[in-house]
Amino acid sequence: MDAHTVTVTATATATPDAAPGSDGGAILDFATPFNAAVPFIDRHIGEGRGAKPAILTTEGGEVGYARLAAEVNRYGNALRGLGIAPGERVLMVVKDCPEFFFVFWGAIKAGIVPVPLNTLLTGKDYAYMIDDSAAAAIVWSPEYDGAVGEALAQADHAPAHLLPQDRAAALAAAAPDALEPYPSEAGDDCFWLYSSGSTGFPKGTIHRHRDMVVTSRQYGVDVLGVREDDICFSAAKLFFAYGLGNAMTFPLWVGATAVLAAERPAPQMTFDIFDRFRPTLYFGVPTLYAAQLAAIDGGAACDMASVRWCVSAGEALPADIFRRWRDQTGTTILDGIGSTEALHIFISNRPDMQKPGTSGRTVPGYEARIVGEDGAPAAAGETGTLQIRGGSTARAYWNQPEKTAATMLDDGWLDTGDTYRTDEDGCYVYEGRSDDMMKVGGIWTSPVEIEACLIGHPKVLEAAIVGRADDAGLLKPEAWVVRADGVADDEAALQRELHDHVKASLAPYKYPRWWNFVDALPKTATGKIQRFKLRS
Ligand code: 3UK
Repeated sequence: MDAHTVTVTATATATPDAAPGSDGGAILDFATPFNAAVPFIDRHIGEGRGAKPAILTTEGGEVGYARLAAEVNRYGNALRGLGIAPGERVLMVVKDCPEFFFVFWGAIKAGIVPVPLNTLLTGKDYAYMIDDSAAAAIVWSPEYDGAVGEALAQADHAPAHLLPQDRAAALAAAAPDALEPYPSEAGDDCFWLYSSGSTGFPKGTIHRHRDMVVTSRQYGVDVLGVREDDICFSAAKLFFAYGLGNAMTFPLWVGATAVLAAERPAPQMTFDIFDRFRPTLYFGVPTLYAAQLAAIDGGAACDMASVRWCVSAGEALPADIFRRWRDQTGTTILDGIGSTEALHIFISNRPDMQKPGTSGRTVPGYEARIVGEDGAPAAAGETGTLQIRGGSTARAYWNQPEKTAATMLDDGWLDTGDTYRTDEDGCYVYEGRSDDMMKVGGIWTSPVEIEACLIGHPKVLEAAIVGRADDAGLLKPEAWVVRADGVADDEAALQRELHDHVKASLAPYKYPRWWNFVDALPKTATGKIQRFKLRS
C-alpha cells in the first residue's frame, strides 16, 4: 500500500430497513505512514482536479485545488519555520474563508495540531482555551482582534507566536510551496475541537488522522451520497464539527466545491447564496430552518431548485418544520444526530428513508445501543442513554482523565449524554439530555454559565435557567430570578437591566428569552436547584 492512502475493503451492506445497531459499512484500511492532508488535499492534483474550484466565497474569491495544495504547503512551512514542533497546538479564531483551510491543513501536513475555536465566544472563553491547550500559536481574523486581545491580556499562558491573519499570510507568502507530509499514523492526534460541558468549561476533544476519513466516507458518501459535481453550502460554520464536515472534509474527500460565507447565517443571506451559487447540498440547523420558513411565509423568495438534499443537525428537527419545508421549497431535510466527540453524524435519516420527528437509523459503520441507569442494555422501545461506537470517535479529552473515562468507555463505546428510545420502525427518537445542557440555535448553552452571570449582578440573589420551547418547538433559555434583598425595581426595568448585563458578558445567543421574578427557587434537601420543577 502506498504511503498516505486509504483502501476500502467492504462497502455499505446495511439496507435502509436494517435493524438498529446493525453493522456493515465501509471498512477502511490506512497505510503507514498516514497524514490526512495527503488524501484530502494533495490527491486531487494527481487525479487531475488542479484547475477545479475547491472553494468559492461570497466575497468573490475562488481557490482551485492546485492553489489550495500550494497554500497548504506554504502555511505548513511558515508554521514550521517559526519553530512550532509536531504535536504542538495552533489555536484558530478564523472566520469561514479560504485561510481557514490553509491554516488547518497546513498545520496537519506539518504534524502540528490545529484547534478551530467558536468565533462567537468572548475574551474570557478564549483565555481559558489558551491556558488549557498551552498553545504554541494563535491565528485570528481581524474581526476578532478585540476578543483575542482581551484573552491574551487575561491568560496565564502566553502563546509564543501571535499570528493575526495578515501576518500569517505574509509569512506563508514568503515560504516555499513544497512540503513533505509529516509521517504520522492514522491513529495519531490530528486536530482538536472544544466541546462544551455542563460546568461551562469546554473540553479539548482530540481527533485522530483517520477520523475525518471515516466521517467523509461513512456518512458523507455512503449515506448522503456526496459526489464530485456537488456544491456544498453549510450555514453552520467551519469551527463546528458539523460545518467542518459539511463545507470542508466532505467536498475535499470527493473533489467537490465548497461555498464559504463569513457573514452570520440569516434567512436572506442563505436565499442569496442559493440564487448565486446554485448549491446541490445545503446544511442547516433547526432554528435557521424555522427562521427561513418565517421569511418565506413573509414573502421572501427562496429558490431551492439546485438543491438535491437538505441536512439538519445540532438539535432535533421538529416534524412540523420537516413538513412545512417540503411544502414550501420542494426539498427534503435529512435530520441526523452527530457530536463533536463522534466528529459527525452517526444516526440519520437517509435519501431513501425519512421518518419525521426521529433521528432515523444508524449510519452503516457505526453501532448504537440504549442503556438503562444500571448500564445494562434497555429492552426494545425503552428509554435510556444512547451510546455509540465507530471509527471516528475522539481518542480523549485533553488533560481530563475523569471526563474521558466517563464518556469514552471500554471497548470503544462513546456515551452521548442523550436520552433516546427506538420506535416500532427501529428509528431513534430523541427525548432530551441526560444533563441540563441545552442547544440554542444548535449551539451548546450551559444553564450554569448563564446563572453564574446573572448571580454576578448585584440586584440578583439567585437564578435558575431552564430550556423552554418557542413557537417552532425549539429550546431557548428561560430565566427564573430571585431579587437581592431590598431590590424593589419594577419587573420591566429590572428585566431590561439583566438582559443588557447578560448580552454584554456572554456569547450573543445565550441571553434568556423569557423572564420570571419569584420569591424562591425550588431546591432539593441538599440545596440543588430542581430545574425540572421550573420546566413543568
Ligand atoms: C445534540 C441532536 C437531536 C445531541 C454535531 C452534526 O451537534 C453536533 O455536535 P455538538 O457536540 O452537540 C452534540 C449534541 O447535540 N444533537 C445534535 N444533533 C441532533 N439532538 N437531534 C439531532 N439531529 O444532544 C448531541 O449529543 O455541538 C452535529 C455533526 C457534527 C456535530 N458535532
